[in-house]
Amino acid sequence: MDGPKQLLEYILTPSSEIFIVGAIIVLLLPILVHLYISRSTPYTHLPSIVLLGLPGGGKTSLLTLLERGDQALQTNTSQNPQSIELTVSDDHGASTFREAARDDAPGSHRKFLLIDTPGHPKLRLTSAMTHIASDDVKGIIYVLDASTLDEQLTDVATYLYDVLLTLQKRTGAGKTSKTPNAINVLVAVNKLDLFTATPATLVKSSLEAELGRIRQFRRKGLLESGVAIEDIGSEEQDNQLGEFGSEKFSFKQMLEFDMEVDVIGGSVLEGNVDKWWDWISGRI
Ligand SMILES: Nc1nc2c(ncn2[C@@H]2O[C@H](COP(=O)(O)OP(=O)(O)OP(=O)(O)O)[C@@H](O)[C@H]2O)c(=O)[nH]1
Ligand SMILES: [Mg+2]
Repeated sequence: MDGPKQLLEYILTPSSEIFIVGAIIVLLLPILVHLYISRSTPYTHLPSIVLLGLPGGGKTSLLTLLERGDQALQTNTSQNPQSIELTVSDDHGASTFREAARDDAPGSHRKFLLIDTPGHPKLRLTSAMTHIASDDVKGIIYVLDASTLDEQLTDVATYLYDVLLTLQKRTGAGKTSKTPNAINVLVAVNKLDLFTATPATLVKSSLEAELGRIRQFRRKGLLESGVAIEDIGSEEQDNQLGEFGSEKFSFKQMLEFDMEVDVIGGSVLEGNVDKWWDWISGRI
C-alpha cells in the first residue's frame, strides 16, 4: 500500500537523479521518435523522378519496363499515382539499363523513386501536378506518343507549358530566399518503333513553336482584355514562359531558371530506353 505513494513522493521531490532521468527522457524521446518514423517510412528522402504526360503516352509501360526489365504487359489508363523504388549504379561499363539497374552491378548504387501519374486531365491536376512541388523531385520525364503528335500537338504542348511554368515559378519564387534544387525536364519521345512516329528533332522544334504560340496567345488575351503593355506588372510577366518579350520560344530560355530541357527519342515497346536511363542516372 505504501509503495506507490513512496515512489510518487520520491519522484516529486527535487533531486539530481530525478533531474538526470528526466533530462534523458526529454532529450532522447524526440530522437527515438524520429528514428522510428524515418525507419517505418523509408521513402521520405529518396530522390524522385516523376513521369508526366497525356494519357496513352507510355508512362505506365515505361515504369513496368524499368521495374521488371522486360516489356510491359497490357496497361490500362491510370487512375492513381504509383511509385516504385529503383537503383542506378555508376558503372559506365553497363551498356543497358538492365545491367545498370541490377543490384549486384559494380560501382556505387543510388536508390530513387520513380513516380507514375495519371495523364487524364481531370486526374492530373490533383495528383500529378502536386508531385512537382516536392523538394525530393530531381527530374521530370514528360512522356509523349510520337505517332499521334500531329493530332495532339496542342494538348501535348499545353500540358508541357503548364509543367514548365510551374517549375519556372518555383525557381523564380526561390530567388529571394534559398534557391530550390534544380529540376530538369526530359521530353521522352516514345513509340519511335511506329512508322508514323515523328523523329525527336522534329518533335523538339514543333513543341518549341507550339509553346511559343501558346505564350503569344496567353499574352494577347491579356492585352485584348484592355491592359496596356507598360501596365503588365511583374505578376503577369511571371506567367510568361521563358524569356519575357522574346519573339520565339526555345527550350534554352529555361536555362535562365536553372532548368535544362532535353528531348530524347526511344521506344518502350522495343526496350529502347537506355538514353532515358542515362538521363535519370545523371540526375540522381
Ligand atoms: N507501339 C508502341 N506502343 C507503346 C509504346 N509504349 C507504350 N505503348 C502502348 O501505349 C499504350 C498506352 O501506354 P500506357 O503506358 O498505359 O500510357 P500512360 O502514359 O500510362 O497513360 P495514362 O495512364 O492514361 O496516363 C499501351 O497500349 C502500350 O502498350 C511504344 O514504345 N511503342
Ligand atoms: Mg498510366
